Amino acid sequence: MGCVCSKHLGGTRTRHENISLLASQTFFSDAEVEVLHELFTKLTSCVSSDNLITKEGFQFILTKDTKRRSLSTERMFGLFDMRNDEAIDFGEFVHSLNIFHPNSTQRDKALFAFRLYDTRQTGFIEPEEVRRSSLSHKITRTPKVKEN
Ligand SMILES: [Ca+2]
Repeated sequence: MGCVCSKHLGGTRTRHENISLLASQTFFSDAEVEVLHELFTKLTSCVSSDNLITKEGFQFILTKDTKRRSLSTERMFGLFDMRNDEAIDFGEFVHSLNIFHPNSTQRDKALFAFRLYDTRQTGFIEPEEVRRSSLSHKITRTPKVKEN
């Protein structure tokens, strides 16, 4: 599904052109990209003033806690931050969510999941990576409260 071409919704293209470009590069329609833009704007307004999501902001969005470090959250951030510039822009956000689209192939979903566990990026999921990921999930999982 192509590369991430637009760092921000701005620059030389109009907002509509950027929305249409992202829609053409993903399985999302123009209307769905518009909705994702509204969501992204709401998320970034909570954590930054520059329409970018930093690692700390991403951590806060997912866990409501900026102090607790989570291996799975950090790894997920690394996968969303496709340019490795320590921030997630709107284009990266849309392209990353495209992996979870129903029309995304099982192969792409499996590759994303593999990269999530291949924390050392060796091309193999090693026992230590599984152990660390399992511990991370165990630590970050909150117990469910039984409602009456
Ligand atoms: Ca980035």
